[in-house]
Amino acid sequence: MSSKDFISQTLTLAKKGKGKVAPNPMVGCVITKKGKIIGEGWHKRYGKDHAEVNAIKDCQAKFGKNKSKELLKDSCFFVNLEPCSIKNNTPACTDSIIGVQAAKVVCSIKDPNPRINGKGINKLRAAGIKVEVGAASDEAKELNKIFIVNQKFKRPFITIKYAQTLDQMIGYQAKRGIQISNARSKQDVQNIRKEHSSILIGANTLRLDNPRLTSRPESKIKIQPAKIIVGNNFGRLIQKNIFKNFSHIFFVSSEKLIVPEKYSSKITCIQTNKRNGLQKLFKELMLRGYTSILVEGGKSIISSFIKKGYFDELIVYTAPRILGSKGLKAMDNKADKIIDTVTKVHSIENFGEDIKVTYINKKANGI
Ligand code: AOF
Ligand code: ZN
Repeated sequence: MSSKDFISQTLTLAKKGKGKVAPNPMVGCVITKKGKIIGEGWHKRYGKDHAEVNAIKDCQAKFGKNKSKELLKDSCFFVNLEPCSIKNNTPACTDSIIGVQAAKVVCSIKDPNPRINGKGINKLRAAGIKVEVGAASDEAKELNKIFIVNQKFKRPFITIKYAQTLDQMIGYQAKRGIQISNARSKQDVQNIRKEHSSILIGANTLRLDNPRLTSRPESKIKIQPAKIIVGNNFGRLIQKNIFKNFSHIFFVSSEKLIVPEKYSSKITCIQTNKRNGLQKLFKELMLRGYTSILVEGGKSIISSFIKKGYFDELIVYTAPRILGSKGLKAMDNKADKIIDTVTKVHSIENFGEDIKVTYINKKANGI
């Protein structure tokens, strides 16, 4: 096995922590000696041992106390993230690596956590350990894209998603509820919902469409994503389907809302003026461990997120239909122009006759 294989094995191990480690990153570690693996580990659960420590423990369990000590001396650690240099819930990994007298560390990317961000690498180098950074960095960034945005921008990772016709319409101006994308695209949307810890819509959609806003199949989803409704004029709340199955609901509004009493512990009302609404929401979500938002709003919500630079990915499903002059565009002209200059295409997929394009925002903003 080569260095490339070892670093790709760290990514495979890291993925075992998916869904269990947030808001921490997914991290895997492989320790080698003379080209052979002597220990493997990954971060298994939030608050528990880090990948490097688990890999050292794995080596000790496999080879016993004395032999592992000998093997770990002058070994090489492969990790998909810079080893941490801080004591938080767990001790600093740099101390553990220095402690076993490793010779070299190969890591994919710097830790974006401002408390670490290069300090781990410096600490290792100062202790005489050789450090290489950058192996499989694209894959490592993609794997921990939510963690990176959380740390860098102090806000949740934001994906905007909508379905449009060939003439860029998301529906009719006067009529609600028309179906644009096909069943396969809709199934894909369910997969995207599962990847996000919250879903956001506008008050108009709540009032007029009364959606459930759940991840499906509901019987198989243990924790539903939080539901976020932004705007004014929500209609009669008590009759809304969003209360039928939910873990938490956030209302962001300048109105004072009266929420059904029996749900009050699972509902957060963020009263805002127009300027600070989203920032207050982002802070509240991060505090409660909701690290990502899927924006499923209509024209005004989509446009405002784009104009503020509050999105990291944009997913557009295009179906081969034309709605013409009675149609409603996905965004206003200003947002349309911004999209063209700030995004780059990440991937293109086909779902029957529909096309899904995923864009990345090169100029995303923090709060
Ligand atoms: C590593 N290896 O496996 C992980 C790292 O609260 P703690 O002690 O778990 O520390 C969390 C921070 O440590 C987190 O924000 C990130 O910067 C880093 N995560 N680092 O060396 C790991 N999970
Ligand atoms: Zn660590």
